[in-house]
Amino acid sequence: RSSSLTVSLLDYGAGNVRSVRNAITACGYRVVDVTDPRDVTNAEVLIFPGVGSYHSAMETLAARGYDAALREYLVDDRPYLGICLGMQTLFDGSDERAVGDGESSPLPGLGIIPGRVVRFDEDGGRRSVPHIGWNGIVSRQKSPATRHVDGIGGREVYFVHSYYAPITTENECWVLTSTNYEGQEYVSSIQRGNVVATQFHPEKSGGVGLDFLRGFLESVEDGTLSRTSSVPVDPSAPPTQLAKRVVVALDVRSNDHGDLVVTKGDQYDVRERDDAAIVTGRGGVRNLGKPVQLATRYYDEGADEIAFLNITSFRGGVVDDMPMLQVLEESSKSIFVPLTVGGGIRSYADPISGVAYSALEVASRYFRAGADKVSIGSDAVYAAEEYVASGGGGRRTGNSSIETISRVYGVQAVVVSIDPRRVYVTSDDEVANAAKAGHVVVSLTSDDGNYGPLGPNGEDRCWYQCTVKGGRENRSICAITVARAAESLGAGEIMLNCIDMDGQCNGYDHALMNAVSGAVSIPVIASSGAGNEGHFVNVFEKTGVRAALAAGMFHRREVEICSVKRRMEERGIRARMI
Ligand code: 1PR
Repeated sequence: RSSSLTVSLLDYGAGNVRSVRNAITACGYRVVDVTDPRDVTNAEVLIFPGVGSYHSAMETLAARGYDAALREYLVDDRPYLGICLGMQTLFDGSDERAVGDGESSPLPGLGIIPGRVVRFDEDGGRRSVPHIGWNGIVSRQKSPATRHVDGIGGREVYFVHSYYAPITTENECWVLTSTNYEGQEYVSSIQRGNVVATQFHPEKSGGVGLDFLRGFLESVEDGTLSRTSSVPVDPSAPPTQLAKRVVVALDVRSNDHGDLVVTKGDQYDVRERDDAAIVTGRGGVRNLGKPVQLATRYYDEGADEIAFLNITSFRGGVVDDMPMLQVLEESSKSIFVPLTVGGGIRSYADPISGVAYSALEVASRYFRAGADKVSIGSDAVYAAEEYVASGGGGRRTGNSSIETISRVYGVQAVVVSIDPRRVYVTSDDEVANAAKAGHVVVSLTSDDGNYGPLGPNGEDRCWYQCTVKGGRENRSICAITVARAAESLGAGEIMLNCIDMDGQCNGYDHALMNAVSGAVSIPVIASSGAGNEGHFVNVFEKTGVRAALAAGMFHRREVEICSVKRRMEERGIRARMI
């Protein structure tokens, strides 16, 4: 379909709005960018995808003179869709502070909807903050034009936020849907007349999100959006639940002919061990397919998130790594769930031109190309070492890649990827030495015996040594220490690999997953070792992880994503069914 309606997109340059643009295009509508306050005033329909922090959103709106035009547009009840911060800024204000800046005064919002936006309470670890993943929505008001909502009641949509708008008697007349996060009910979307806004990301909520967006734009086009009716809503709807995420990782590298292929390590060794390798000693790089095709297939099959890991990026710079940027630009045209990219996210100087690039500049290229999150591996270990060396009390230098990127794009845009290997400790003085060096020794057995496997000689204790450069270099710091430092520096999630389990199809390392998810309040993504549906069920039932990632078993088509999710549902674990 191609429509005459033109959508004006208010992009203030701090976030990844490429995916919003792609989603509007996928719905058959034309998009133009707002570059001047008059473009707001003259818009047929305005979409404001607020990404990053409340602070940067409100500051930039004021700096560019958009806030007055936007307030007037909203008071005039013109067709509007706000997304995430694009909803939060409609309220009176927010308690959000810039990362690491506790003293700034709370920021005023546009003041269209009564109430303040506040931070989720971690509730003693019961609630990981930010709220990241797929949760349901419950209709609170109906109108014939809410076809953008009717079609998705009871389905999951994608949230990623640390702050929420509580429902109050003053603002409940605005509330279109509510959502429940571990006992906290809050506003997940609003509508009054032509003004609609969502806390969730329709552009990242797969087909359900596209249906919402298309329904909204069609209602604008046929003028039915603002009609309201008093059709009652079922107030006894059960509280929604955050689903556990199934993530697919595509380890990407250039093969010996320079093409970008999806490969998969066996304990991080990606070279084929076939007879050719025996003869030449160097097998070809395992080639499991083309990145964009494979990623699009996984999206169609119901992957909740896709992570591209550029595993040879530690060798050179990634700023001009055009193939990886092109993979993102291509993928974000047809994939409407969150895309994470990792590998080479760090500051670096180009060896030829000598031009220096900050980690923020490197990350910004990936965000502009369509990434929603960047994953930082080696550089996060170095940042953690510095953080601990600064007396561990956490003197923030403010310069680490984690801090500089999360300050601009928000903590939810920064994932820290940890590549630990087990170091077994058998005697008590080995335990004492490890502890003296600050390494947390973990027991591999637990009272209900559900922890990861014992060592090859029955060892029942180990510490997890972090590595850099894709497992090629050991560092004297443990995974729990790096995870805690990463959280303090502003990471929003931990992707937790394990070299011993990687590619073995023996299941995840539960001892590691429990040790880290018990040490931080940000969500942990289990990684390394999955080989069948049961491994996903086990790691969700027996550890505190919020997501589980696999690579090899999906690339080799041994297990389908939908059969993993069916098994999860059979065991009462909430999964997003497409
Ligand atoms: O250090 O910031 O440049 O980031 C490098 C990134 O690339 C890190 O996230 C690191 O984990 C990853 N990486 C580097 N070398 C390898 C390798 O395999 N040679 N990938 C590599 C490690 C992690 C997952 C893996 C899961 C699931 N792989 O992508 O696929 O462990 O595997 P499985 O389900 O098949 O067991 P930087």
